[in-house]
Amino acid sequence: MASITIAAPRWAALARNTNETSIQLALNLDGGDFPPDTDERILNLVKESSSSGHAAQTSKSQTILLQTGIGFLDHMLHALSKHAGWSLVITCKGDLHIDDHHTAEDVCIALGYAFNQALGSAAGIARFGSAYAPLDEALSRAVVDISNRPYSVIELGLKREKIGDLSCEMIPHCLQSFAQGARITLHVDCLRGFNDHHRAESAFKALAVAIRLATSKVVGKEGEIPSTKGTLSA
Ligand SMILES: [Mn+2]
Repeated sequence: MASITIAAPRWAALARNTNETSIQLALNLDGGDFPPDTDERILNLVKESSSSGHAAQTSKSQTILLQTGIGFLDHMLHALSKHAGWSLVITCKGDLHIDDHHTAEDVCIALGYAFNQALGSAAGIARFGSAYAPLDEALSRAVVDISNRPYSVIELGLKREKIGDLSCEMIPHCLQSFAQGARITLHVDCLRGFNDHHRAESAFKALAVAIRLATSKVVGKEGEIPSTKGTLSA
């Protein structure tokens, strides 16, 4: 008799509340639906938002809605989730009257936590992923190791003070915060480009494709931990 294995969903929902930010988040690494414990308020928000809304998109395979209060951060997380193949909803009410720092950092830490939770064990996945992504004249490279060794080197060479309402100094900080939360090793370099919007967006797109590859399941390696040590949790 043929056996059918139904893969466990790779998803997570969480809330993260501090005196600086209040975040609700749901993630599915394979697109599709959100977990049953997703907060009803964000599910209702997804229902209400039209597919043409700001940093919101619903397709056959993915549901994406970003409302962090920082438009350019929403734009970057939209690119990341779209090209990684995720369904992702994030809402954040942060202390933007101070500046963008806590909101941008905490959203990316929370996304990293959710990614780590959703992935669970690294059994059966590729573990390494790397990708280049261009955006017109800009070109970025991202290299990911789902290592349980949080470390990042981010060189984006941004020159402007801010893009929209996001400080350029926060863009590498966001990627670093994501790597810390996700417990992955991450190297992202923008290799060329004149326009800082292009440079940043190409970096997030390269990260998206690298993550999609690193988290992809390898046929024939189901249940195997991709490490010579035999473990990625110690
Ligand atoms: Mn910080």
